[in-house]
Amino acid sequence: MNTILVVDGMTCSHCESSVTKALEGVSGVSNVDVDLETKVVKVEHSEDVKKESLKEAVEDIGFDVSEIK
Ligand SMILES: [Cu+2]
Repeated sequence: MNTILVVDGMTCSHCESSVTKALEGVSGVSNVDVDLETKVVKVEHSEDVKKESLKEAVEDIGFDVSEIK
């Protein structure tokens, strides 16, 4: 399964790796791909992962999720 998150507040490669690590820390996530310019984060995960828990993982480290697809 794929979920697309639009994450606001990422400005540099450090932010990018923080978001990547936070999402990879969610059990069932297999791949994370961040595009800093478009703020689009593609998350590959198993079916049991709830989109809401991905959003929470990102918000827990201080970034805003403006869209979930
Ligand atoms: Cu940064």
